[in-house]
Amino acid sequence: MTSTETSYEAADITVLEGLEAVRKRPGMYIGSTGPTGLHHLVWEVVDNAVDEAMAGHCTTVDVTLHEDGACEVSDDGRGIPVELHHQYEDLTAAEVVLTVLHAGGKFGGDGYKVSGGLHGVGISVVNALSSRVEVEIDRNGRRHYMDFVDGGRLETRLTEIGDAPDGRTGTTVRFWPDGSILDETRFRFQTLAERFQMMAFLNRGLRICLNDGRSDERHEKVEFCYEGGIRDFVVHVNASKESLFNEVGYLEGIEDDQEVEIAFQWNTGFNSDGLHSFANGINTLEGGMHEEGFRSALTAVMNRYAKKRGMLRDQDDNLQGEDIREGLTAIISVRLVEPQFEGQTKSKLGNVETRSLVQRTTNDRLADWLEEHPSEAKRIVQKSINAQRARVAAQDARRSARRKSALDGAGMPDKLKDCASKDPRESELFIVEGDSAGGSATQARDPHTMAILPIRGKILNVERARSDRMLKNTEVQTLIQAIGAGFGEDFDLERIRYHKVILLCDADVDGSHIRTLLLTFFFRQMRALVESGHVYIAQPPLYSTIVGREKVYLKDDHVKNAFMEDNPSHKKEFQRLKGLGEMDFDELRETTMDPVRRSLLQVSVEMLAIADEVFSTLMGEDVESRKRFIQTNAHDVRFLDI
Ligand code: 0RA
Repeated sequence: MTSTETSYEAADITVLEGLEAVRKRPGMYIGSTGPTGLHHLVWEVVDNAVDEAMAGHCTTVDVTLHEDGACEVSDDGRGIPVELHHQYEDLTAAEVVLTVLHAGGKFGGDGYKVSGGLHGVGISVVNALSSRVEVEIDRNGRRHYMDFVDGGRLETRLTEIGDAPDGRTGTTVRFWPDGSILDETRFRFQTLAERFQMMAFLNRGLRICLNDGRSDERHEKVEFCYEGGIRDFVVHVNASKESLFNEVGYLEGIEDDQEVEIAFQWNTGFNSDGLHSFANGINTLEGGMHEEGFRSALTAVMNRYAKKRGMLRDQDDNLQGEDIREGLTAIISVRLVEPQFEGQTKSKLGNVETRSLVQRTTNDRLADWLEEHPSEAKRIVQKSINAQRARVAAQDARRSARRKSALDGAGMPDKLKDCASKDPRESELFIVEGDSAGGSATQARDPHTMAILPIRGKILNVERARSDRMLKNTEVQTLIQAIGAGFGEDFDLERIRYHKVILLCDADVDGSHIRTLLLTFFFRQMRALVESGHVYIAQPPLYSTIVGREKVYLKDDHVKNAFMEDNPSHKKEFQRLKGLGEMDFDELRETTMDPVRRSLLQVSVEMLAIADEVFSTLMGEDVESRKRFIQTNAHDVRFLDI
């Protein structure tokens, strides 16, 4: 045994311990053991090749899915270094890259300026999670080969197996995902193709081919290569849309250790989420600093331009970001040394310095672009102004629709015991004071035509309340909702749900107060309802007395006096009925609700003309005159009854 072999074995043990950790907790390295994790292995290998491309050393990546379950990724980069590694004296650099966690491409001094951020766990992870890995490296004019089995155990050490064809350089990695660790080992063509296309867009000029050699799959070979890079990406996204102009705009900004590229075009559509962003080739679905920088600068630049050109006057409202972004398709791609991925799905870029680069680039370069493209610029501004108008109009419409649905929408308040009939002409709404009276009324009613709405306590003092506060009052909201025709200026008599709105209140002082409040409300907010005679006051009897075995109800003093004249021998007591609660539901039906026997008082316009003064006096701010009014009229309950 040579000394090299001995120390290799020593290195081998520590190396395997590292990979063992990956096999124990694969989720920590590739997210999951499901399809997402499986495809993650491919991204890992392809990212390495793309890194080579970004460093300017690779033009083509060929991916092949083999019949035996292998995925082969072949690139024409520099090839993984084959020399002995400076830290692991007995291992070649290639062996280290495949077996040491995070060795990736970053070792050896000037590795990569910018490297695949999210996936950068290293190709050794792929090795750890594969039952077999074969690597071919063309470098220094020679072809090298090594292979691993069972999650990273080196089976064949790196050896030269011949000349590199035509002196080419490059790396081929073939791996068989380990079915004892992964739930899924079957690659999905579509998943791979979509991502490769995206990668090709983001890496201008890089050719990525996907070949399916599996006999049970029928996929044509696909090849993605875009000389225009993200400009072509924009054309692709806009392909099914009508573009506002042919030109695709392009902006670029470079700083010491970060760079940004932006491509954009507007289409005639109304979509305002056509902004897509990437950081180091990772789709930043949650946005982040690069998007922020672009959005704010875009809004500022467009407003400045529109004002300068007189398309927007000084007194006009500024265009909002969403107005400008309507119909915009834009790709932002940034590359930076230490991307910070944040957010729920780690797809939000957190680097503040990137915001300022993107903002500055957009501010300067977009302003230039607009100057150089006056006809395009004019169209963009015009479209934004149209979007602004549409937005304001939609806002107004929404606002009133929301108000309508909050106050008279389809959903009726729970408190309302609606009638079965949907014909307003035969429908009646009884507004009943108190829950218990509401219960009796519900039992007493004809459910086909009579709806019951119990109103609790004293509703808002409408006269003094400002309308916004008034509308917050739940009793008032319920009322508006039940009647279903809006309120105030929007009140629409055509939409009332009941042709009779009947106030059913106790015959006492509290009852008249509530009745007055309700009438005030109708008078102020639904005047047309009163004017056209839809509002009534139910008149529960004031007295009852027993005649023989029957209870007789007497509506008021007038009727009582007449009764006493007609029945001089009647010696029974007269009961003064104070509240609706004193009647059971049969009594309530017979005396107050039954259309044949009840007596309703229709509220008339003339009453209201007088009432207007009354209401103002009773409800107004003037406490002194209110007191006086109540004192002088307290004896005359009928006056308050109207
Ligand atoms: C380490 C250093 C260098 C390249 C690579 C790794 C490399 C890794 C992979 C994985 C798949 N394809 C790859 N191609 C290259 C830099 C080599 C140099 O400086 O010459």
